[in-house]
Amino acid sequence: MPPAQEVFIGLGCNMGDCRANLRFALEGLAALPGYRPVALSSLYRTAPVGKTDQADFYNAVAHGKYEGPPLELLTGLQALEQARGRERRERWGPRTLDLDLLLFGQEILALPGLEVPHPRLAERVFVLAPLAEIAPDYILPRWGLSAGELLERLPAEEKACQEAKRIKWE
Ligand code: A4P
Ligand code: MG
Repeated sequence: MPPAQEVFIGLGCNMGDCRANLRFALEGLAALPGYRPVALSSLYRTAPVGKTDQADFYNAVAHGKYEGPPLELLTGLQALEQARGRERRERWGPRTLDLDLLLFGQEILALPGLEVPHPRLAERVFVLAPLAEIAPDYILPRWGLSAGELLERLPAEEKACQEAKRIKWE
Protein backbone atom coordinates (compact mmCIF):
# COMPACT_ATOMS: atom_id res chain seq x y z
CA MET A 1 0.00 0.00 0.00
CA PRO A 2 1.49 3.40 -0.96
CA PRO A 3 1.82 5.89 1.91
CA ALA A 4 -1.14 8.14 2.69
CA GLN A 5 -1.17 11.37 0.67
CA GLU A 6 -2.08 14.85 1.84
CA VAL A 7 -5.22 15.70 -0.12
CA PHE A 8 -7.25 18.91 -0.37
CA ILE A 9 -10.86 18.91 -1.54
CA GLY A 10 -12.74 22.03 -2.65
CA LEU A 11 -16.42 22.11 -1.65
CA GLY A 12 -18.96 24.34 -3.35
CA CYS A 13 -22.72 24.91 -3.39
CA ASN A 14 -25.10 27.61 -4.62
CA MET A 15 -28.41 25.75 -4.83
CA GLY A 16 -30.73 24.38 -2.15
CA ASP A 17 -29.80 24.18 1.53
CA CYS A 18 -26.05 24.73 1.12
CA ARG A 19 -25.01 24.28 4.73
CA ALA A 20 -26.86 20.95 4.81
CA ASN A 21 -25.37 19.92 1.45
CA LEU A 22 -21.84 20.74 2.58
CA ARG A 23 -22.30 18.92 5.89
CA PHE A 24 -23.55 15.92 3.95
CA ALA A 25 -20.37 16.09 1.85
CA LEU A 26 -18.12 16.30 4.92
CA GLU A 27 -19.79 13.31 6.55
CA GLY A 28 -19.59 11.40 3.26
CA LEU A 29 -15.91 12.27 2.85
CA ALA A 30 -15.09 11.07 6.35
CA ALA A 31 -16.79 7.77 5.53
CA LEU A 32 -14.93 7.18 2.23
CA PRO A 33 -12.65 4.13 2.46
CA GLY A 34 -9.04 5.31 2.79
CA TYR A 35 -9.93 8.92 3.73
CA ARG A 36 -9.16 10.47 7.10
CA PRO A 37 -10.15 14.10 7.84
CA VAL A 38 -7.36 16.40 9.05
CA ALA A 39 -8.71 19.96 8.92
CA LEU A 40 -11.55 22.06 7.61
CA SER A 41 -11.50 25.74 6.61
CA SER A 42 -14.09 28.32 7.59
CA LEU A 43 -17.12 28.58 5.38
CA TYR A 44 -16.89 31.33 2.74
CA ARG A 45 -19.68 33.20 1.00
CA THR A 46 -18.33 34.00 -2.45
CA ALA A 47 -19.39 35.85 -5.59
CA PRO A 48 -19.85 33.52 -8.59
CA VAL A 49 -16.81 33.24 -10.84
CA GLY A 50 -16.99 32.38 -14.55
CA LYS A 51 -20.72 32.53 -15.03
CA THR A 52 -21.65 35.54 -12.92
CA ASP A 53 -25.47 35.66 -13.33
CA GLN A 54 -26.15 33.07 -10.63
CA ALA A 55 -26.49 32.98 -6.85
CA ASP A 56 -23.53 33.46 -4.52
CA PHE A 57 -21.67 30.30 -3.54
CA TYR A 58 -20.79 28.73 -0.25
CA ASN A 59 -17.24 27.37 -0.44
CA ALA A 60 -14.78 25.62 1.85
CA VAL A 61 -11.68 23.44 1.62
CA ALA A 62 -11.17 20.15 3.46
CA HIS A 63 -7.75 18.69 4.19
CA GLY A 64 -7.43 14.92 4.56
CA LYS A 65 -5.06 11.99 4.32
CA TYR A 66 -5.90 9.47 1.66
CA GLU A 67 -4.65 5.95 1.12
CA GLY A 68 -5.53 4.80 -2.38
CA PRO A 69 -5.32 5.81 -6.03
CA PRO A 70 -6.41 9.35 -7.06
CA LEU A 71 -9.05 8.14 -9.53
CA GLU A 72 -10.70 6.15 -6.76
CA LEU A 73 -10.94 9.28 -4.62
CA LEU A 74 -12.43 11.21 -7.58
CA THR A 75 -15.03 8.45 -8.05
CA GLY A 76 -15.91 8.74 -4.36
CA LEU A 77 -16.33 12.52 -4.69
CA GLN A 78 -18.53 12.13 -7.76
CA ALA A 79 -20.70 9.56 -5.97
CA LEU A 80 -21.27 12.08 -3.17
CA GLU A 81 -22.21 14.79 -5.73
CA GLN A 82 -24.70 12.42 -7.32
CA ALA A 83 -26.13 11.39 -3.96
CA ARG A 84 -26.91 15.04 -3.26
CA GLY A 85 -28.88 15.39 -6.48
CA ARG A 86 -26.23 17.06 -8.60
CA GLU A 87 -27.41 17.54 -12.16
CA ARG A 88 -24.80 18.48 -14.73
CA ARG A 89 -26.75 20.89 -16.89
CA GLU A 90 -24.34 23.64 -17.79
CA ARG A 91 -20.68 24.15 -17.19
CA TRP A 92 -20.02 26.49 -14.26
CA GLY A 93 -23.78 26.68 -13.67
CA PRO A 94 -25.67 26.39 -10.35
CA ARG A 95 -25.01 23.25 -8.34
CA THR A 96 -26.23 21.59 -5.13
CA LEU A 97 -22.78 20.14 -4.51
CA ASP A 98 -19.44 20.45 -6.29
CA LEU A 99 -16.45 18.51 -5.01
CA ASP A 100 -13.12 19.21 -6.69
CA LEU A 101 -9.93 17.31 -6.03
CA LEU A 102 -7.59 20.29 -5.66
CA LEU A 103 -4.35 18.62 -4.63
CA PHE A 104 -3.19 15.03 -4.31
CA GLY A 105 0.07 15.33 -2.41
CA GLN A 106 2.81 16.63 -4.66
CA GLU A 107 1.47 14.75 -7.68
CA ILE A 108 0.96 16.44 -11.03
CA LEU A 109 -1.51 14.36 -13.04
CA ALA A 110 -3.23 14.79 -16.38
CA LEU A 111 -5.41 11.71 -16.72
CA PRO A 112 -8.64 11.38 -18.70
CA GLY A 113 -11.19 12.93 -16.32
CA LEU A 114 -8.70 14.04 -13.69
CA GLU A 115 -6.25 16.89 -13.62
CA VAL A 116 -4.39 17.70 -10.38
CA PRO A 117 -3.56 20.23 -9.16
CA HIS A 118 -7.00 21.49 -10.20
CA PRO A 119 -6.21 23.55 -13.33
CA ARG A 120 -8.09 26.71 -12.31
CA LEU A 121 -7.04 26.68 -8.66
CA ALA A 122 -4.49 29.51 -8.88
CA GLU A 123 -7.02 32.02 -10.31
CA ARG A 124 -9.70 31.49 -7.70
CA VAL A 125 -10.03 33.36 -4.46
CA PHE A 126 -12.77 30.94 -3.34
CA VAL A 127 -10.15 28.16 -3.35
CA LEU A 128 -6.98 30.06 -2.38
CA ALA A 129 -8.43 31.90 0.64
CA PRO A 130 -9.67 28.77 2.49
CA LEU A 131 -6.55 26.85 1.44
CA ALA A 132 -4.27 29.59 2.79
CA GLU A 133 -6.25 29.50 6.02
CA ILE A 134 -5.72 25.77 6.73
CA ALA A 135 -2.40 25.12 4.94
CA PRO A 136 -0.43 28.40 5.04
CA ASP A 137 2.97 26.71 4.56
CA TYR A 138 1.96 24.01 2.09
CA ILE A 139 3.84 24.44 -1.19
CA LEU A 140 1.68 23.63 -4.18
CA PRO A 141 3.18 21.49 -6.93
CA ARG A 142 3.21 23.08 -10.41
CA TRP A 143 3.53 26.60 -8.98
CA GLY A 144 6.06 25.97 -6.21
CA LEU A 145 4.27 28.61 -4.12
CA SER A 146 1.93 28.59 -1.12
CA ALA A 147 -1.77 29.44 -1.46
CA GLY A 148 -1.14 32.80 0.25
CA GLU A 149 1.61 33.64 -2.27
CA LEU A 150 -0.69 32.71 -5.16
CA LEU A 151 -3.38 34.92 -3.64
CA GLU A 152 -0.95 37.84 -3.47
CA ARG A 153 -0.06 37.34 -7.11
CA LEU A 154 -3.66 37.81 -8.28
CA PRO A 155 -4.33 41.18 -9.92
CA ALA A 156 -6.09 43.67 -7.60
CA GLU A 157 -9.12 43.98 -9.90
CA GLU A 158 -9.53 40.20 -9.89
CA LYS A 159 -9.49 40.13 -6.06
CA ALA A 160 -11.98 43.00 -5.96
CA CYS A 161 -14.60 41.25 -8.11
CA GLN A 162 -14.05 37.83 -6.56
CA GLU A 163 -15.55 38.82 -3.25
CA ALA A 164 -15.10 36.17 -0.52
CA LYS A 165 -16.47 36.66 2.95
CA ARG A 166 -15.42 34.34 5.77
CA ILE A 167 -18.46 33.17 7.77
CA LYS A 168 -19.22 30.68 10.53
CA TRP A 169 -20.34 27.12 9.91
CA GLU A 170 -23.11 27.33 12.53
N1 A4P B 1 -12.13 16.84 -13.52
C1 A4P B 1 -10.85 16.98 -13.99
N2 A4P B 1 -10.01 17.26 -12.99
C2 A4P B 1 -10.77 17.30 -11.85
C3 A4P B 1 -10.45 17.54 -10.48
N3 A4P B 1 -9.19 17.83 -10.10
N4 A4P B 1 -11.47 17.51 -9.57
C4 A4P B 1 -13.26 16.52 -14.40
C5 A4P B 1 -12.74 17.24 -9.97
N5 A4P B 1 -13.10 16.99 -11.27
C6 A4P B 1 -12.12 17.03 -12.18
O1 A4P B 1 -16.49 18.69 -13.67
C7 A4P B 1 -16.24 18.42 -15.04
C8 A4P B 1 -15.22 17.29 -15.17
O2 A4P B 1 -14.00 17.70 -14.60
C9 A4P B 1 -15.58 16.01 -14.45
O3 A4P B 1 -16.11 15.08 -15.33
C10 A4P B 1 -14.24 15.50 -13.89
O4 A4P B 1 -13.91 14.24 -14.41
P1 A4P B 1 -17.95 18.90 -13.17
O5 A4P B 1 -17.89 19.01 -11.68
O6 A4P B 1 -18.82 17.86 -13.76
O7 A4P B 1 -18.40 20.24 -13.89
P2 A4P B 1 -18.19 21.71 -13.43
O8 A4P B 1 -17.82 21.75 -11.98
O9 A4P B 1 -19.36 22.48 -13.89
O10 A4P B 1 -16.98 22.13 -14.32
P3 A4P B 1 -15.60 22.46 -13.81
O11 A4P B 1 -14.81 22.78 -15.03
O12 A4P B 1 -15.08 21.44 -12.86
O13 A4P B 1 -15.92 23.77 -13.02
P4 A4P B 1 -15.16 24.20 -11.77
O14 A4P B 1 -13.78 24.58 -12.20
O15 A4P B 1 -15.35 23.23 -10.68
O16 A4P B 1 -15.92 25.55 -11.47
N6 A4P B 1 -17.73 30.43 -8.29
C11 A4P B 1 -17.66 30.42 -6.94
N7 A4P B 1 -17.69 31.58 -6.25
N8 A4P B 1 -17.56 29.23 -6.25
C12 A4P B 1 -17.52 28.00 -6.91
O17 A4P B 1 -17.44 26.97 -6.24
N9 A4P B 1 -17.47 26.84 -9.05
C13 A4P B 1 -17.47 26.84 -10.36
C14 A4P B 1 -17.24 25.55 -11.06
C15 A4P B 1 -17.59 28.10 -11.14
N10 A4P B 1 -17.70 29.28 -10.33
C16 A4P B 1 -17.67 29.25 -8.99
C17 A4P B 1 -17.56 28.00 -8.32
MG1 MG C 1 -16.20 20.66 -10.53
